[in-house]
Amino acid sequence: RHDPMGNIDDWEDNLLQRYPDPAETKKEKDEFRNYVDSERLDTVREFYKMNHEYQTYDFVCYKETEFLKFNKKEMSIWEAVDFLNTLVDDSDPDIDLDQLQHLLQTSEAIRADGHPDWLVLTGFIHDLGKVLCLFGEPQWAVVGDTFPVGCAFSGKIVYPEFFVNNPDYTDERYNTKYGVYEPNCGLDNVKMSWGHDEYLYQIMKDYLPEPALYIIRYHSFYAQHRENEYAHLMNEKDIEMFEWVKKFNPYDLYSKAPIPPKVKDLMPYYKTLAEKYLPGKLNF
Ligand code: INS
Repeated sequence: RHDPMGNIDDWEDNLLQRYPDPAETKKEKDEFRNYVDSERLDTVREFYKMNHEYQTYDFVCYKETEFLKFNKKEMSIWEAVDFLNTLVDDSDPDIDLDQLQHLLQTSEAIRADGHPDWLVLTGFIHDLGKVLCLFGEPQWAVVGDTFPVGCAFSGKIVYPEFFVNNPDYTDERYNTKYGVYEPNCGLDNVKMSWGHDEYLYQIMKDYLPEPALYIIRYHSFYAQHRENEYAHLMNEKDIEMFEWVKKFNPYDLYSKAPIPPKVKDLMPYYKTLAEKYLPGKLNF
């Protein structure tokens, strides 16, 4: 099958070359997502302790009813981006730059590789759902890696030991391999831990092509796109679409380098791009 996005290993190498750090801080691929001894470890661990304890099946249902009415605020994506810039993500061991710079680095890396404009836009907006924090949500209900709720938690999710404090861990309805789901029922029928991915997906549903929607909805689902721990819940379409999620990941991850993009020069391009796909204000 024709692969529109080229070889994944080449991408990763290109990205690391494109954002070279000053020699003494050069970051190798395996230094990203360091949950063992990064400088931000205490914050990150504390984040996941709460996230894994409180993200239950019932909690996700509750947040869906609260936020999927989209009656909180009307905003252009620029207002959302502005807010995002006040946020420091507690779950992320790799942050060197602010959120706008991270979005631009992701999208600029995609643009530099000549990919279609909707994919560039996807890179630019993929974390905008973090505006949930603007509505007073705690970080454990907004950021971090996501995972299915309503069935057993995989041991390959970061800090799996914290799940013992989650009430679903000992609840027989939710703690078996399939839990409340049928084999290969499709991820659309699976509830993910609540946060910025699902929220932004629901906002963008009518505006962007399907691969973009998969990327937005599952970019934090490392237990699947990296570890392949939940294939038993996926259908054929999910498996096909996850190729896009996987290919997006290096742009998201390895562009988190400390060299800031020239925000001012880039804005006109992004304004035009956003106008093409995302008209006026959006309902958050
Ligand atoms: C990060 C961050 C990202 C999310 C990642 C997570 O800490 O919150 O937005 O996509 O999965 O590891």
